[in-house]
This record gives sequence, C-alpha cells and structure tokens, in this order.
Amino acid sequence: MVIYSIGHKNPDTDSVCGAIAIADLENQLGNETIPCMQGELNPETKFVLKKFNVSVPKILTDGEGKKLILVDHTEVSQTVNNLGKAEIVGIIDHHKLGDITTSTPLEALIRPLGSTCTIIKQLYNFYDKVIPKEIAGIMLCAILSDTVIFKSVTTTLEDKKVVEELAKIAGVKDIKKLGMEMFKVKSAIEGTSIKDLVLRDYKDFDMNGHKVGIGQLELIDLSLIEKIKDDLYEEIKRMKGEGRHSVFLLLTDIMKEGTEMLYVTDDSNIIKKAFNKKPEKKSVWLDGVMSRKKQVVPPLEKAFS
Ligand SMILES: [Mn+2]
Repeated sequence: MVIYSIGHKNPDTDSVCGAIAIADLENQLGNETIPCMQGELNPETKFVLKKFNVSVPKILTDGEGKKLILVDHTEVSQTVNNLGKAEIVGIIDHHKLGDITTSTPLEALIRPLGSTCTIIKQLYNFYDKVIPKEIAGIMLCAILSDTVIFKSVTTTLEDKKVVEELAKIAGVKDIKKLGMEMFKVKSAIEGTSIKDLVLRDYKDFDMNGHKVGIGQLELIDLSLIEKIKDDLYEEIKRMKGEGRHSVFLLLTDIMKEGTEMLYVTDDSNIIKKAFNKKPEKKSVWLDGVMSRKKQVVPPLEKAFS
C-alpha cells in the first residue's frame, strides 16, 4: 500500500521539502511514497521549488485509511484530520515531542537539530543512498530557512556540515546569497492579505488546557510592516475571539536578531512570567529571540503550567 509523507498544517519550507525528500528516500528503498502537504505553498517555498525545478506536492488534509509518514511535527493540532483512522508508519521531526500516539509500531526519528531536512540527510547517509541534485537543493534551502541562515539558536554544527555537503551536490556556490534571496521573498508582503500574513507561519498549541496561537513573520527589516502593524493586531484580536486564550504574532527581525511580539491575551501576566519583561499595551520587544520552538514555546508553556 502506498505511503504518504506529509508535513504540518500551514506548510513551511522544511515541512514541504522534508516530505519530498523523505518520499524520494523511501522510493529508493522500495517503499512507494507520495509527498503531500496540508495547504498551499507559501511564497518562500514556491520560490525554492521553482528554483530547483521540483514539482509541487499534492494537497492532503484527511488521513482516513492512509499510511502516513509525519514530517516536521508530532502535534495532533498540526496534523491531518482523522489521524485516528490513519496508520502512522513513520515520524521524522526536530520539535519537542507532541501528543500524537500510535496503535502500531513505527519508525520514528526525532533529533534536536536545526531542520528536519538535516535529519533526512543523515538518513540518506545511513541507507547509503544518493541524493538527487534538485532534492539536495531544496533540502539545503529548508535548512537555511529553519535556521535563519544559521542565525537561530536552533542551529547545530551538524546543520552547517550538512549544508556544506548539500551545496556541493546541488552545485550552489554562494550559500549566504541563496539564503538572503529566500528571505527577501519571505519578507515581501505586497499582494498578501493581512489574514494570510498572520497565518503564513502559524501554529496552535495546547498549553495546559489553553488554546494558544503563535504566528511568526521573519523579515529582513521590521520597517517593512510598520504601516500594517495595527491591522495585524486587529487580525490576531479577531482570532483570539474564536476561542483562544492568547494569540501571539512574532515579528522577527533577522538582521537585528530580535522579535517584536504582538499579543492579545486573557492574562498578560503570562508574558511577564515567560519572558521576564513587562509588555507594553500591545507588544513587547524580545531581544535575541528568533526561534518560536526554542525561545518562545518553552517559556510560555512553563508560564501556563
Ligand atoms: Mn522544521
């Protein structure tokens, strides 16, 4: 039976390119696998797939009756509908362990590295399989995206080593230049609705029984969004009204290496508790904070517990 590899909701470059790469490896190992994604491509991922001439995965939102490899997530809130009626045959991820459980044994590989694609590169090595040039290119981009061109605290030596190796395979000479090209595309906001900007890289979490939404925009320069900040705030306020305890929007300046966090919450003490900083009325500046996974989710979860 065919297997589907699939990343999280609101797919980002790592979850899409990871699904494509793991499908390629599984196919090389004789396990027929089709890469999928749970929603439309964001502009950055669209740019990456086009640049390396890789076809866009099909959309899959329902897991019923399917064999799945979950990529870049282990949270029920981030996965396909009807997961209980699917068979999870594999998980490959680099986040904290979420709440997904299985009823059958599975292959699972979770490592605290900068990107799922770093782990997949290690798997190619483990099985001694060759990475096609175009797949190496998109994996390289996924690692640069997730590690914010190695600026994020999530970056490990292994990510840097793997990027060097992938660049050789993909024929990429200037890694930094490619990274900046990607983040320029990512920073472009023209022609995108406010709602789509908030949802571009958005995840819901369950924090001690509270539904908490956290979105992130990684930008080359925060002045790019100065004019629409109020509109972004109104949108997260609207989303909070849908039954969430809090909604946070991280406006991350990748050059200044910090984040302005817009917030709407039932309890602003949570912010003080989590970040040891008194928030202003609608936002708080978090110096050095670039990673939702490592620097925002853990302190918030602690504050909620
Ligand atoms: Mn990732």
